[in-house]
Amino acid sequence: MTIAFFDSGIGGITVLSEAVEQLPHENFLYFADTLHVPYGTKSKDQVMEYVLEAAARITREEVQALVIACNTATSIAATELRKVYSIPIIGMEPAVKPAVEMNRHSGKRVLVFATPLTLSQSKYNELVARVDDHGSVDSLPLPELVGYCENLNFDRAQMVDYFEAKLAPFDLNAYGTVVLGCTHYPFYKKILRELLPGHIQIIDGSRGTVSRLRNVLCLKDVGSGEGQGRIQFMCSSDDPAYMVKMEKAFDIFSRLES
Ligand code: DGN
Repeated sequence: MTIAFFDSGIGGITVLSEAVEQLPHENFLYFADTLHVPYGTKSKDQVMEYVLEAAARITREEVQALVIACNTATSIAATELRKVYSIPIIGMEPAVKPAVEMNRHSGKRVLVFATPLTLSQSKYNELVARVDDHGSVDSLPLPELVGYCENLNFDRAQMVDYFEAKLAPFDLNAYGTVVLGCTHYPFYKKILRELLPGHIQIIDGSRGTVSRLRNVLCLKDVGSGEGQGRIQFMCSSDDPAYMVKMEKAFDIFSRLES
């Protein structure tokens, strides 16, 4: 079986990495839409068109499921993709629900980081309205972070300055959980861990998405699967340098997580 993962760029590698950990024997195809990255600052109609184009290209390969490893693309196009394709389509969702649950009794607030497009969509606002019954969720768009990540910019000093400026308006003691609602952001989890007060938990949607994938494909046990554990990288611009970048990003993220 081959499971496809898709993002505008290297962000979805953070989800792929979780999938490889849970399903080391499956084969994976990772596709980055390098012709159109980033999605988070584009219009809804543009992103819909890009995602449909990318999915058409991906499904020319023999894939048995498609994970939209991008919160932005999921909020715009997951419903449409499910109408067009009969293979399972698994999307991302900012982990707002578990975050609200975690803080239910502490009185602490939840801060969601995501792209401007994700945060402006009705899908996100309906999610918050559904799970946050006491108005405890705030959000912070971090549009520049996708660009830093795409340039493999992990310069500590620069990132510390960036996050400090973004977080300056917030009283961090009031927060119990930060949700990383964009798949590029976990590349900066370590730096955020150093910057945020120790009581704040940082969560993302990768584990939940991979659990859903396993359920949908009836791969109940961690470690199950029948492939050879291959990962193939592809991108819409067919740029050999970007293929190398994706492999490098996968290594960087695996080291960060270990
Ligand atoms: N990684 C994408 C997400 O999870 O929303 C955002 C990437 C982008 O194109 N801005």
